[in-house]
Amino acid sequence: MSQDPNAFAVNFQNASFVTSAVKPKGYPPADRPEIAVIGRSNVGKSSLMNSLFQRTNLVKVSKTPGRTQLINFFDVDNQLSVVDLPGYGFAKVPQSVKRQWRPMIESYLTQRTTLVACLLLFDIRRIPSEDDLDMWNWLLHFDRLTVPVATKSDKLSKQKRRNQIQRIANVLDVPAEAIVQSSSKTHAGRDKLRQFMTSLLWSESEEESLEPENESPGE
Ligand SMILES: Nc1nc2c(ncn2[C@@H]2O[C@H](COP(=O)(O)OP(=O)(O)OP(=O)(O)O)[C@@H](O)[C@H]2O)c(=O)[nH]1
Ligand SMILES: [Mg+2]
Repeated sequence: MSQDPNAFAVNFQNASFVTSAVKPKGYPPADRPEIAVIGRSNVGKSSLMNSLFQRTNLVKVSKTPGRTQLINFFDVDNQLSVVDLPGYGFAKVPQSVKRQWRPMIESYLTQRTTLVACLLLFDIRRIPSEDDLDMWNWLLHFDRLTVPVATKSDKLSKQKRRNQIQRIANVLDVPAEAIVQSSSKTHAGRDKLRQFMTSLLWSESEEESLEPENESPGE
């Protein structure tokens, strides 16, 4: 089916904070495709979003891991929703926060009907942790379309980057090319991720245009 790709142009700079939530009743209306940014604490989720939106501090970045403790929803150009999820795997987060974390993330990832894709972030300098692998397998198990992203690529030389990407790919059991290298400092990977996110609008629209035929096959 041929579609005009320009019909799906998204201005990523036109991004704004919508709301924070813990439980489904606090989520904003499920009226547009949503992409969740997931990963361990300090991996660079909030920074990646600022890079995508070309904003310095729309999404709060912190040197203290575990700073993002709610599900934060952002609107992009009235077309997409991007969600900053609290990071996992940081030992110093208070017990009360940890207890709240699991049900908060699980209900979001299992119940959010408009969630069309996840970006799962890995620090390019580390081998994925057990928590990372649990999350990866869990997303696959629930059939969530997930793109692995290796963050902080500016911290390594080109050769080391290549080696690390291969090691991460081996652990995830995906081809190295499936991993997007990104840096919120150099903005590496930004165009690729924007293209991917925009393409989701395209497939959504194809689904919508197919719906009437599917619903009434006899006509
Ligand atoms: N050099 C470099 N530093 C980065 C990059 N991305 C993030 N950082 C730094 O890593 C730290 C954590 O970044 P955040 O974006 O707050 O990480 P987060 O995943 O949102 O962390 P939580 O909200 O605690 O889960 C900050 O000091 C950032 O400046 C990157 O691409 N390159
Ligand atoms: Mg954050």
